[in-house]
Amino acid sequence: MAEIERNLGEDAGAVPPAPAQPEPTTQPTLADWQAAAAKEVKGRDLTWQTPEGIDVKPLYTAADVTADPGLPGFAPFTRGVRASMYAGRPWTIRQYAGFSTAEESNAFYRRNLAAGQKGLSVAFDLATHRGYDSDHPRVVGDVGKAGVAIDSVEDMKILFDGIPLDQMSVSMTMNGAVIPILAFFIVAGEEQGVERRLLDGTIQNDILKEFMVRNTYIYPPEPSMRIIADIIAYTSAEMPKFNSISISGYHMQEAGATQVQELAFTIADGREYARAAMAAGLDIDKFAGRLSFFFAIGMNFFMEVAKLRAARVLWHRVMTDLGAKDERSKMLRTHCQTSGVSLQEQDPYNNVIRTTVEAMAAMLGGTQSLHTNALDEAIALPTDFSARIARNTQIVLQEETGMTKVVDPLGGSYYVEALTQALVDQAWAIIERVEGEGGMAAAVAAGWPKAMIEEAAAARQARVDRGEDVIVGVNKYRLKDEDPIDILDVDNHAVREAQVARLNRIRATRDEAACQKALAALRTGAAGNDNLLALAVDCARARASLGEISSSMEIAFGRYGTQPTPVSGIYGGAYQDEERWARLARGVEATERRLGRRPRMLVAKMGQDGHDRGANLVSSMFGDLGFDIVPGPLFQTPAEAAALALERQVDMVGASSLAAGHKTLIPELIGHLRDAGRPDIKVIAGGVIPAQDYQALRDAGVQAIFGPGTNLIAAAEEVLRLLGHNMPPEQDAAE
Ligand code: MLC
Ligand code: 5AD
Repeated sequence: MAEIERNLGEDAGAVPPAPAQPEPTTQPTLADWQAAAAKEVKGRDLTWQTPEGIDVKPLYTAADVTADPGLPGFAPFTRGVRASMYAGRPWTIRQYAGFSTAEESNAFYRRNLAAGQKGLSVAFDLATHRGYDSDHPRVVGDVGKAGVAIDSVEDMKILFDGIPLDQMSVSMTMNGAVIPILAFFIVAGEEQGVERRLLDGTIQNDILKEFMVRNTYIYPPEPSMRIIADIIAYTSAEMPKFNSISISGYHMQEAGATQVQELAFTIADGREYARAAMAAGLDIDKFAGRLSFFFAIGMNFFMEVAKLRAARVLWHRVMTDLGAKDERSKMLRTHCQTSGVSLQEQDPYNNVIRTTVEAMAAMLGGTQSLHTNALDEAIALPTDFSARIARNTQIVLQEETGMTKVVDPLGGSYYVEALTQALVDQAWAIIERVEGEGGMAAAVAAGWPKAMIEEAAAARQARVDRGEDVIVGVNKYRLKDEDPIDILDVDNHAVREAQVARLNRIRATRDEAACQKALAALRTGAAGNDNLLALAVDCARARASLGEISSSMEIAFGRYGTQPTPVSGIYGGAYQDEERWARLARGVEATERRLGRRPRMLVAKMGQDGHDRGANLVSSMFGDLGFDIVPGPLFQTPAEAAALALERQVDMVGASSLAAGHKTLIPELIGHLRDAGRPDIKVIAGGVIPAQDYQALRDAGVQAIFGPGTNLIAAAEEVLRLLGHNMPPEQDAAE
């Protein structure tokens, strides 16, 4: 103001003074604003209730800010963990990638690094995740599909060929087979001439969320928690630059969790891991500085910014409670990934816009590292083209916009500060509930966090299907015709052959006695208390394979499996008293009368694909409609799924595929049903299935295909038609 007055004063000689305006006697009050706004919208309530149950008002003022967020780089780190944040060093552009063989993925990494990517992030295939070598009969459809196939240290060395592991930070998303993978990484470094203490990177190593939502576990919860404590012990002693865990909320949001749920369960998971390490005798300040986090960033822009700020406040509180003294132990450092589920198959270039908005939320929330999804996310793994656009989204934000020049530029925004506090409070209430019920491992075993997330997912799907939550190009402004885009297709048979050949070579040339001795020591160690990672490093040096290392521990630990338990009443409840729903329910009743029992559907998950959000949604929706649903266990082979279909006498199998195994697994399932003399059992397919694959599936006998963006109500109509019920057109039914 003083500056303006001075300027006016200096100019006064040249420019005649403006005519005096009548001075307002008082400032408008909040009540004045409310009256003005109410008049504009004719009294309509402008409050927005978010899915987390937070009432977002149309206006925030200083009166809504209850806490001073402090300064960046200082506790509780609301405004960021570093004082200078991106003004000092921008976040790491770390694109998650991996497919096919180690050679192909290595070449992809090198191209990306040359084009401006800064850190690596390895995506492994599902066979590797679940502890199977590429030659295992259970993984025929999965090798090299959703990530890179890694069977031994030889593959790991090829993966990082020409990439010095003392200079490049490497994240590895591995949870189930975390012991062999980390051992391969350590030995690959060793054989590159890089000492362990110089290895820089992160291992995901977060098993609790696997039991909740991601499902790439191998062993039961108890030995799985021991593995985590062993890794924290080993890395905190031997690998001071390595982040021992990436405590992940990402997959919870992908599975349908609200931001509050994601926040609360992730922080509660972190507390559980810290406690497990302390229970193993470790000093909290020796390991806590290398615990890291990972969040999803979806389309609710300000909520996501506030979520990262709230996460830092909550972690500081939890670690202080646990007795940490070093400020670095209480500092929540995180990676973020833009939301995969927010991206769509329909009108896919819209995905570039969505990802840009999400990337901005991640940066304004103060992330340390970021992956931006590619525009073809809803259908396939990225191509060079789509990966380039995704990477450049971050490079443009960093290098063209000036947004990195100021630390926490949204700090002090009334809305963002109020939302941060609301998230802290709401998440804390859930964290306290977890604490009251014995901690996160106990809560996961009891199953309520997963059920809570599935309920939120069903409610979201109903809002989308009803058009209440808008998705441009899907439930609004949908195009009549769309041209398919070029996508990456991995020939998994070729990858499998190459992997099996290398495995055979390794087994033929290694010192078999030394290898068996190392594996025997691991078996003994698993039955006892020795550090599993240290023992696995010996196995890796002796050229033991991933499957051999995993199964050596499985002897002591066993392999874990769960039965899905779909939620009920949420999706159907959203349609209560609606004619569309009643009409479908009548169709189900008519089918029931004709069959003499309720129509029965097996919802099958085949291969190592653990993404069960879609399958659970379908199960709960059709269950609400009156179907008799047989929720198939995860990880079945086509033969097992067919046997279950026959045993339970189903009318239909709905195969859900999200990890690209459909072209191999679904035709095999149909073959087994035919061989058993039951070609009448109808097979439908749903999930991430590119339009390019539709014809091949139809030729194999698939009767209906439901890709991403399917409206479940429309899908149910189609299913009833397939079961022989002639759905009357909607207008007639209403009469
Ligand atoms: C940073 N540094 C600074 C600074 N900013 N120094 C001075 N001034 C500044 N302004 C320093 C840091 O302290 C650190 O050093 C170094 O620079 C690197 O910065 P960082 O901020 O720690 O970044 P980074 O190395 O990238 O580590 C980020 C991380 C880590 C801590 C979050 O855990 C990570 O990279 N995570 C990635 C996880 C990931 O990619 N997951 C993919 C999941 S995909 P020092 O010495 O202090 O360390 C998935 C999908 C699926 O899961 O399959 O389901
Ligand atoms: N390469 C690149 N991105 C991948 N994702 C999963 N696997 C890969 C891969 N091999 C991404 C997708 C998915 C999320 C879990 O990670 O965005 O939604």
